[in-house]
Amino acid sequence: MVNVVRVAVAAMLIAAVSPAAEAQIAAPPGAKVYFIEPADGATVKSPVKVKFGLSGMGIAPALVDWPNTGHHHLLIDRDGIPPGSLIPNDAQSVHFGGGQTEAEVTLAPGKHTLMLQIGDHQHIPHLPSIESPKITITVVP
Ligand SMILES: [Cu+2]
Repeated sequence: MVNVVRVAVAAMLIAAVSPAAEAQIAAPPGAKVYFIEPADGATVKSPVKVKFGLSGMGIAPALVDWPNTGHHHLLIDRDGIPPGSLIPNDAQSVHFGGGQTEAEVTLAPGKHTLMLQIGDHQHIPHLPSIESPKITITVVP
């Protein structure tokens, strides 16, 4: 019995760290992610208040595998991550794995693009990818 539990725990740990083993999750039909703010073309000051909108699906924290859910990723000055690839965790790809729906983002003065992409419980885009149009903002000092 102890060995069975150990194997089950080991399998869960492996599943948590090897996203390639997980099949891509189908996007809920009609799911949409979009910016509530800032508006495309807005001129703003840093830190920039960003509010995420989502319809047609729910939000769940990272690692929580509930049907028809995912969590937000803010992509800064980069394109969306191709379906099937792990969304990187870096300064240009910010995860909101707690299920957050807004953020304050520090950006250098100048033009920047912002995009939202939903990732599943393992940070992998759905198929097809649920992503917002890319918006451009100008940050002033
Ligand atoms: Cu993520």
